[in-house]
Amino acid sequence: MKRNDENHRPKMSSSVNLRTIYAFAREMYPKRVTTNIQYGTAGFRTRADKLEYVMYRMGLLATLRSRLKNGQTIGVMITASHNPEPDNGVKLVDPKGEMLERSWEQLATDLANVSDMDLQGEVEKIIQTHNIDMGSASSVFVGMDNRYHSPGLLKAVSDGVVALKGNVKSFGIVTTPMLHYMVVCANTNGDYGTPTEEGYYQKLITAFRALRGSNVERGSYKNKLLFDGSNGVGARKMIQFLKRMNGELNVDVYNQGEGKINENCGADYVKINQTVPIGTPATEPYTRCCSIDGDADRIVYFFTDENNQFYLLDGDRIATLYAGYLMDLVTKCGIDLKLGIVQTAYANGGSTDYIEKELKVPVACVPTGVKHLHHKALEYDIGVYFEANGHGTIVFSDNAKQSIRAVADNSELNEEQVEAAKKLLSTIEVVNETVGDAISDMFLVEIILQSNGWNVKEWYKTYVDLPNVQKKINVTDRNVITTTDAERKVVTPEQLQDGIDELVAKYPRGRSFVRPSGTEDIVRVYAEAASKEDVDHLAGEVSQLVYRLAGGIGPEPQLVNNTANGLAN
Ligand code: NG1
Ligand code: ZN
Repeated sequence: MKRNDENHRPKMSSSVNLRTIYAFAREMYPKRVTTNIQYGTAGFRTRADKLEYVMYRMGLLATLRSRLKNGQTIGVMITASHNPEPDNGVKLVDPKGEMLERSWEQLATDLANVSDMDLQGEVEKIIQTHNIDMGSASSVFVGMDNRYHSPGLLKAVSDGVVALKGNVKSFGIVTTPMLHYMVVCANTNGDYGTPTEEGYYQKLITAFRALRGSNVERGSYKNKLLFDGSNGVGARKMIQFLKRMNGELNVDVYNQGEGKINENCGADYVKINQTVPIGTPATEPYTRCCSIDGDADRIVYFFTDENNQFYLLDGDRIATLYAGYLMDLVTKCGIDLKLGIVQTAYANGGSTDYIEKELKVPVACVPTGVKHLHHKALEYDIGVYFEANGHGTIVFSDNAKQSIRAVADNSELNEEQVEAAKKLLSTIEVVNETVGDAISDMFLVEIILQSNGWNVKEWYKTYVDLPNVQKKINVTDRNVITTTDAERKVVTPEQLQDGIDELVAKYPRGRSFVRPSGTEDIVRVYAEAASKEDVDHLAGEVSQLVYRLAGGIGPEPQLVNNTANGLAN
């Protein structure tokens, strides 16, 4: 490793003795893992027992980034989201509450993979390349989910910060969106809210109350919600919310921690298996239910009918519900604001049709990963973004906020206009603009359903989902598959896209795409078509094609003869 010569020493690096980095690493967080890991769409994620050294190093990196950003707060969240209990992970939060900037993902990967001996040199390299003033102030906020191994990992992150003489503040057990909220509050000097747990609860509850009014039941809307907490941190926080509310929202929280995190429950389980999570209390048909994931940044709704048939209301449904509500308020307000919806290729074709033809709102498609959605949504005055799996939120431009406020404050305008503007202001407050937030998203869904006087049936019938299937294919190297056009078309291996096109053409309303997963060592296949039988067949055929052309391993995928839901893996 090349050392800096005296003339090129980074500014004031002497104020921090970088040798402690190695000492700490060797004594407390030695790297015994030899395989490399990669900072992907969800940061680092793997078995918890392989992560201590990574956490320590992310503490170092977060401190460096904070100093580079003139002492603004950087967040570090310890969670493996919807993964099983033995896994854990870490993701960094940038000053505006966004996911870590792409170029730093590579630095994170490199820093995680160097040997203990080369760690100090790697840190010096980052300091020098970015001309980081090591004598300057820094601030790192750390939070964790409720996995039993999270506290040990949190300590490792904190020690990383301390090794560089940085400032670290731990929020203990918080949801991912709470940590994003804290970071933004700190970096806006409290403009976004108070950077405490209580501040978060009060901000959302105040806005919820303002929108909900005193009349909790309206039309077909009933004040009763079953809430599957996935045995994660979101369940605890939901209970904290309820303690501070006066029954304006009647929520029955289950999977509060009595079982393993995400095991047979949670948003991912419900979405992928299209079934009711474990522990769901027996209730009347059409009772509104929702499931969040292990770190509470995703949410889906569901219900069953009198024949116990399951119905899913996923991220696409939430996005369209939001867009309809916002459009109505913006129109009443009488201001010209550009509203748009951002989806990924996983959005159901039924939802995209509905947005374009019924709602008549512009819709954009971007590659998988929240950062892509968030980034695109910022191009609109009001950008609604959701992944079909239930991760999403709304972002409002400064222009939108200012013009809405101007209407709300103008007593010369008619009452309906001012009222609509006030509702929009409260909507902005109830939304966690920093990142998808299952609890904040749930509050807004409840507000809109109540405002429309809708039950789940009425929400469900706004459009018809096309039957769809997702599959996972094992291949030797998933990166042989490269894509373009927001992942909707394959570039390599050659012939794969032509093959998919031929198969899709056989089925009415057929659509299929394949892409390497960013979080698992597999290739994902998505298919949709007009009938259940067709989509099962199409997904099976595309899976076989991927297996043959992209180096499939293990048993070859078989064509599904309509097993339950056609979800053969
Ligand atoms: P990958 O594994 O890259 O498909 C999954 C989800 C993403 C996103 C990330 C991060 C699907 C199909 N993919 O990514 O939407 O949520 O995890 O958690 O749901
Ligand atoms: Zn999550």
